[in-house]
Amino acid sequence: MRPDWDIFCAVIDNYGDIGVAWRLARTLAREQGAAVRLWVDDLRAFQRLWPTADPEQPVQQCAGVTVCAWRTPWADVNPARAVIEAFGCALPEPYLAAMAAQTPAPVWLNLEYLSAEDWVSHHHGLPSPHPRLPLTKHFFFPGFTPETGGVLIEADYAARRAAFDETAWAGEMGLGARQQNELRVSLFAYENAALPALLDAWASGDRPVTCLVPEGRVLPQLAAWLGVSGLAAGAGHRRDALTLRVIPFTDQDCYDQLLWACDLNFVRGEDSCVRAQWAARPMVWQAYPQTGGAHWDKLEALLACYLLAATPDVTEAVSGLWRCWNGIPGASNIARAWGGWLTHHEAITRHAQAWPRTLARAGRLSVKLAEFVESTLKSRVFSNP
Ligand code: TRH
Repeated sequence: MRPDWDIFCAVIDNYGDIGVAWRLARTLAREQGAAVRLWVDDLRAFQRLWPTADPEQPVQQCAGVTVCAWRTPWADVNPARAVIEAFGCALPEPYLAAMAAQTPAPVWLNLEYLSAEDWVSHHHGLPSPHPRLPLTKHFFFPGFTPETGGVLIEADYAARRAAFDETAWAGEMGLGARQQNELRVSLFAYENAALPALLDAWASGDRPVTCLVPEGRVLPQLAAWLGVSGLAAGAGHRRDALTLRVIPFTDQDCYDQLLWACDLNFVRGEDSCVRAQWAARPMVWQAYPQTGGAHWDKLEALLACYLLAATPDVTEAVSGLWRCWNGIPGASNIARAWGGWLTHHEAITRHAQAWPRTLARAGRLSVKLAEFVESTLKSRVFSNP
């Protein structure tokens, strides 16, 4: 049978590419009843997000999606009706030739990285004809306005959140009851020059801070700050007002629970940034570092978008902390930025609670993709009866 969707994902580093591709694949399969094949070149990275996956299996069923190992040389398959090349990962040549041999040809989309920059809405949907084959690729840009491809979110998200029992979750995590004034913080981050000073500020502050750190790239820096030789899931350390707990890297649904349970979430890259926004809790975003500081433009664009309706106090406190965390030249020192953030914590929380209503106006990426595919196929049938 010809699948509805083929999604191709090459894992560059980290979990963003596979995180987005996997979330999209299972949303299309579950909500639209679509037959989805997900081609992944690194099944070990996929296994971190879906622990029951077997990285040795060439083909396996996971949450209603057919997950296939993307291997070279390519074994011929019948292309799907819609083909997504995630983040310009370049489709195998024999697969492109098979696409070109179909009538009508599949709808071919390059799913781009998410950005709040203005140019995104002008580039969303633009066509790019293949230089040799009778195929046209369209650029599909996720984004924060209705003119873009929107953002990923599942139809049952609100119901899952409403059913979440924070007390039971805290018990399972071994956290127990909250102390008076305690701040719970999750920390998902790249290596960060500002981290030691932020940890110092938390440790020497008046409020107890419990920082939950999923296993990952930031652990060596944390271990150095603590003066211990290494850290792994299960480790717990206390320094004055700061309690640090290293927790396992979980699947995506469990990661949502962590975001819901914390008063402040440090997130990075793309997918965790969007999840923290839907979680409606205060957040600090670390943009994926790019050479020449190109990520600072992305940071400023998201700040402008996220804070458009915020009060001046909230704007100053949030942008001050985000800029320090991202090492923007000229940003103030992080201890001062943290103090400013804490002063306006309640107003920042109200802002974060209101934000998902604005975010929802951008539309749902999975729905917009499906609509684009259907309208493109329809127009091809009419022009080629
Ligand atoms: O891992 P990342 O840094 O990914 C990055 C970015 O996407 C970046 O834009 C891209 O260029 C680069 O990869 C190649 O951050 P991101 O995007 O938040 O992806 C992390 C995924 O991991 C996301 O789907 C959430 C998920 N996750 C879990 O499922 N469990 C966990 O415990 C944690 C901490 C994350």
